[in-house]
Amino acid sequence: MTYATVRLTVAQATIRFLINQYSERDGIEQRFFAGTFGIFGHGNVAGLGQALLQNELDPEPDGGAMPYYMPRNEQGQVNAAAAFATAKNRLQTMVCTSSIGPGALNMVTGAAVATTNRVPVLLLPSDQFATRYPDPVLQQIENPQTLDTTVNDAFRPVSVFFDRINRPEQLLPSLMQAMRALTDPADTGAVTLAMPQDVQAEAYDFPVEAFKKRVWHVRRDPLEKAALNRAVEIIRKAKKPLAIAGGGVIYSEASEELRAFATATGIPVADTQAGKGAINHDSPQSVGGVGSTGAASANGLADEADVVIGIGTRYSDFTTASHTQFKNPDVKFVNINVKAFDAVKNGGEMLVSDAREALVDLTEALADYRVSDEYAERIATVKEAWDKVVDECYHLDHQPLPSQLEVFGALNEMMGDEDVVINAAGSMPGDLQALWRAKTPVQYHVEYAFSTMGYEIPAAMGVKMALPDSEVVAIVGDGTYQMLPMEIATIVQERLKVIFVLLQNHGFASIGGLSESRGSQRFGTRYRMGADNPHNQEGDIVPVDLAANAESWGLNVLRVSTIAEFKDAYREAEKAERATMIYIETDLYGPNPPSTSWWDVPVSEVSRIESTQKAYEEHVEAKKPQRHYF
Ligand SMILES: Cc1ncc(C[n+]2csc(CCOP(=O)(O)OP(=O)(O)O)c2C)c(N)n1
Ligand SMILES: [Mg+2]
Repeated sequence: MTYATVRLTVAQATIRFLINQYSERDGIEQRFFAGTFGIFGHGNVAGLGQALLQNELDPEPDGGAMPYYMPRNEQGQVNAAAAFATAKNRLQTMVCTSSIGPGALNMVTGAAVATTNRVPVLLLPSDQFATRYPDPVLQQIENPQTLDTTVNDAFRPVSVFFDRINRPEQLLPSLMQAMRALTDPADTGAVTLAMPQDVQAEAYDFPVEAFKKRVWHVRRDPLEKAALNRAVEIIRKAKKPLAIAGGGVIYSEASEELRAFATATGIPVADTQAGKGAINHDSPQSVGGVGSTGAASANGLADEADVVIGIGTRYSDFTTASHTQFKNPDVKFVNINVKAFDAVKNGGEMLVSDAREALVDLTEALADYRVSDEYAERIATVKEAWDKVVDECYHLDHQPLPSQLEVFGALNEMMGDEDVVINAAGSMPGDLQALWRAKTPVQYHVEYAFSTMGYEIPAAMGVKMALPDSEVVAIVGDGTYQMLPMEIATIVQERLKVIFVLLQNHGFASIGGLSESRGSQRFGTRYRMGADNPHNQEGDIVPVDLAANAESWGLNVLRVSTIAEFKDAYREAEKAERATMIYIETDLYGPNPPSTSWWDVPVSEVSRIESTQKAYEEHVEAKKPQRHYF
């Protein structure tokens, strides 16, 4: 067998291969990997590091350049990559490389962010020597039970594809499987190729052909005719149908088709955290967020719905209010999803299909269907009522400290349609889910599958890299800030002009409120200290100046106290040429938007504490409507 070969190290071959992979959907083709984030250690400095250097010095033999960026924390780089891929609707992503041991394990949480949110990231953690000569190498965990596990096996449960490249011959088939998973709309998530440090540097005669440009066509699975007919039969009989738009609608770029479906049928559309903006808030059919942190409008309709049409949703417990939201005893589900795993949930009629394809077919097949006038009127009434609540929350004039709801109101009114608001954890996602008026599918970026504290700052970097013309605004809680601030340094280094809004409430508004409602008295949720006892949560504020800290990372920081000042600062931040943080103190104790639903968080069944006993009784009561749907 003779074919042209090229002698490359495994690391060089990996980079050359990745440069030449493209994605295509709807005729739009792009390089699949926009660049590589990497933090070097002995595991990758001379392998993947050398390959990236060689490419930077002379990209031509590789068929192009692989831009390299130097983040500060491995978890941060994966969060940034996941945010980038989300903003690119999964058609493009980043590569992340790390050294072995701690560097590798720092990426595990980020891998789970990508996998739970169903967005592609390629992780190349280095691994201990395949030859095992120097064992135990620095940072190797030794398992006396077997020599063939390493810390990287921790990636298995959080990756959609995992492999370890122990020999050069294994590389290309594995890279092909990696690409298959990354570009598959149903299977995508974190892909991990563990790269033993010796193998990275080992040379091999790779077939030249393997490095030619390859285009991965991202499928739009059509809807099977029989499944369409079954769905139409169910929807036609529906008196009170409700559609739920999940992230799949946005990933599929199906907003226009969703709007057409809703307009033609009159079916109201609620949204999930990942799906907010799939339908513009001012559409007459848009009824707001559904579930635990949803709007009274959507939740009222969800309570009564006889047919729920889930589109691209994975039905998290927040969407179903821990299986208490859909109270109609005869409720039926019709689920459109690229992934059969999601379509089967709640005993749904399974429409395994791309969201856009299914919406077009359904709109056509339901041409003679329209909700009753009575239902249409009810939709308009609940929508109008919730709109008033939102207006009130946006303009509370809460004293003495502003409420974060007013901050969100100010942002919502000032941000442009193509600007992006980012959040992931704390009390903010719930408030945003209830109140944010999303005008476009790009505007709302809330990572609420893994709800990872520390996502927001690196995500701002990833989103700004993906959408350089948008104003990117990350809302950062003080708890989140203290967990992962360091990518600010990368943002400053890369001259990425993003805006941070730091909500300083000296603790966990979210978990504090949750704790109180479940009888645990806000235990361990306030950054407060007593004069004699540093754990006294009723004491003084811990004297840590996060604004000064942010300044020391290189941010332009604007300290404000009132909403009027906040608005001025936002205008200034928009005009600023460098990354800016607006720092504002807000009230730890709310208020929150009126709650219209429930979330299942278990309460201790026996206790010596009266507040816990009372909360347990309430919990037993609240659990009663909980049910499975079949
Ligand atoms: C990495 C991680 N650890 C723990 C949690 C659990 N958790 C959710 S919200 C929260 C507190 C967030 O505090 P902050 O950022 O100040 O937001 P606030 O609750 O004050 O709005 C915690 C600890 C989490 N979501 N992520
Ligand atoms: Mg806080």
